[in-house]
Amino acid sequence: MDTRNKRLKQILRGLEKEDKLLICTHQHPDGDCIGSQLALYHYLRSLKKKVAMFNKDPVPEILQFLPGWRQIRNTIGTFNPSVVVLLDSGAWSRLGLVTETLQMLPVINLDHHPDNRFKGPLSLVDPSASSVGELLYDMFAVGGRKINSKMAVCLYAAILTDTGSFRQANTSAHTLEVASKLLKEGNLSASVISDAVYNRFELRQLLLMQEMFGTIRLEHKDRLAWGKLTRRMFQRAGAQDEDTEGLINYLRLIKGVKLAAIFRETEQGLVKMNLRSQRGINVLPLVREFGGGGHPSAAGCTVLMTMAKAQRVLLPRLRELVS
Ligand SMILES: [Mn+2]
Repeated sequence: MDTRNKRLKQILRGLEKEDKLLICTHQHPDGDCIGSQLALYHYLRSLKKKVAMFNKDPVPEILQFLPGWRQIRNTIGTFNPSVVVLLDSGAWSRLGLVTETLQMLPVINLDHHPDNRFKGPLSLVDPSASSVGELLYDMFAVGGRKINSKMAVCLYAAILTDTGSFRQANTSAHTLEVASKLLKEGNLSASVISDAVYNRFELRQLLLMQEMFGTIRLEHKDRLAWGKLTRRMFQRAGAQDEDTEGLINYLRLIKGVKLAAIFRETEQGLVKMNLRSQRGINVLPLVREFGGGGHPSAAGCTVLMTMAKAQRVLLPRLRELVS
């Protein structure tokens, strides 16, 4: 058995021998966070373990159909875990809010972000996996554990969202195999899940798109596309920060675009730059320079600058990446 599968087995055993587990994911959790967290929760609950789930920020609306989502808390309260399971989170700081007592506990870590900092026998970081959902599926599979339909829908949603509906560069033949097995084993309908996740825009989100679309600029033979969102635009659309989810992907739909960026004023008055790039353009070094993180082709950073300053500082760097 290769080392990856060995490690997955080790992690599965590590999870199964604990009896009080806290599962955490990063702040502003995405579909991979929530789907993976819930799938593991359902599995461990089926073994009659005490399990709590913690995320600093709420479950995004588009995921509020996954079984068990209401059990996810934004406090740890009096729960006193024997181990912390970190999913999709490369460092304690990614959790957004964490106590020292928590950091003293043993950690089980599963991630696919190359910048994950956790090490040890109960840690697996596999950047070739599309998502933590895919890793969890493999973990259950190498251990010969059965996937029930609750686990299956959560894992499928994790993979679906983290691959942009199986369209992004992280979608491998194995990813599609796993998705296919999940549909079969969980007796799921792909279209019902896609409908639940995607076909549910609020008008305010479309109005916010309209605002952002009006700002799009193409540069460098259309290789760079960027747009912005100011607080004024949020106000006009009646939208919130979470309504920007997935918005950047529209810029990548433009023919020829290799790098897409959105500059967004946050509620706190900072500027967040989100980037999506085609394979071959690694945006991680740039965002890391400004305290951000993510994947080579999907990353972001938040800077303490005005919108004008952020554009002045960051746009030349984006132009460099596509020239
Ligand atoms: Mn992920």
